[in-house]
Amino acid sequence: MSKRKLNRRQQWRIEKIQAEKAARVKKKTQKADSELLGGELGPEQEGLIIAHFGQSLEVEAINKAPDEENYRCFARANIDALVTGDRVVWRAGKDQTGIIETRLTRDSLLQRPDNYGQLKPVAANIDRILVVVATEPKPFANLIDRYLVAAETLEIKPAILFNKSDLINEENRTFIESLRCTYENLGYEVLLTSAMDLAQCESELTDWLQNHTSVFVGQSGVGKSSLIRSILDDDTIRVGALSQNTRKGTHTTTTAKLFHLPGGGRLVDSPGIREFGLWHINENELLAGFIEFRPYIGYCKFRDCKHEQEPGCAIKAAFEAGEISESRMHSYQHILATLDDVETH
Ligand SMILES: Nc1nc2c(ncn2[C@@H]2O[C@H](COP(=O)(O)OP(=O)(O)OP(=O)(O)O)[C@@H](O)[C@H]2O)c(=O)[nH]1
Ligand SMILES: [Mg+2]
Ligand SMILES: [Zn+2]
Repeated sequence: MSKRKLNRRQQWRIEKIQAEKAARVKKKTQKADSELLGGELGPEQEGLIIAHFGQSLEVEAINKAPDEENYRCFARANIDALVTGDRVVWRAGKDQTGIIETRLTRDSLLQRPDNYGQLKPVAANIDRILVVVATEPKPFANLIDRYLVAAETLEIKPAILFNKSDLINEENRTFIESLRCTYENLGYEVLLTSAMDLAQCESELTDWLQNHTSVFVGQSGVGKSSLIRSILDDDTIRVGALSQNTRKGTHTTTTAKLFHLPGGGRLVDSPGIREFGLWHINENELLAGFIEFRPYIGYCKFRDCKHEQEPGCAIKAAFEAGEISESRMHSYQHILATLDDVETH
């Protein structure tokens, strides 16, 4: 686990870089604005952010004609960070460009920390989180639990996809099965999938995705893009082989992108995470994010119980009685230890 406490100088540098970036964006927006105004801006209309590329955003018109292409838009400087899945009001300019005027209210926002521990939005208005793990790269219960805690904190329904099920063999079967049991026993939706042979899991998977906005998250290389590529039968979606040396993913997807399901519903592909990172939550949220802990919360002898060695700890008692699994207890303690590092931004 890397701990990234920024010293004051680093913090100052980051703030300076961000201020310069904001100034550049503002200048660029004003330029784009005046260029567009040189032509004529169309009427205000609603749109959906499909992807974010540097300073420009891909916007789909809400009532778009079947063959209408998306627009490359800049946001007005007074709008805070926009993200894939955001609903916006925008105006079209010339040559498939446009200006985003306002962001509409969000129902939800999934965020995660970047390499500096700063929170970055991943996707907005999602109502399902698909945590993708695979036989390789090797899954970490701890990472699955972080995503589950994030989903529980946002009150968004998660599912866990065990992808690359075609690669299950005598060596990895026991480990994968035990991981799968842990989450099934907790009542989570668990699906075995293979992007190479979707037919096996297709109906279950599409039932789950239909009419929802689902974000696919997980380590690089687990097959998030491959699954979406197979589901949509769209071979323009980029996928990347694992590194020969490390058998880890190579960070092929670099920006979150939204796709439409033909029968209704939306899928958001997201870039694989580089490391575990820190989720910006407090101790109480962490505790409640472990759903099987909930019945015991508030029953410890000491109000400020850390659930470590304290006498009369209800969580420890539940663990000793076998109501909480070792893997989950370990994850909880592990994540708790990293919360001390969290700085609020
Ligand atoms: N055998 C097998 N290989 C798969 C499966 N799904 C994906 N792969 C392979 O795994 C590699 C990584 O797939 P991607 O879809 O690029 O993974 P990703 O999760 O999108 O990775 P990032 O974009 O880097 O986060 C590719 O070589 C895929 O062909 C699967 O179900 N079975
Ligand atoms: Mg990808
Ligand atoms: Zn306790």
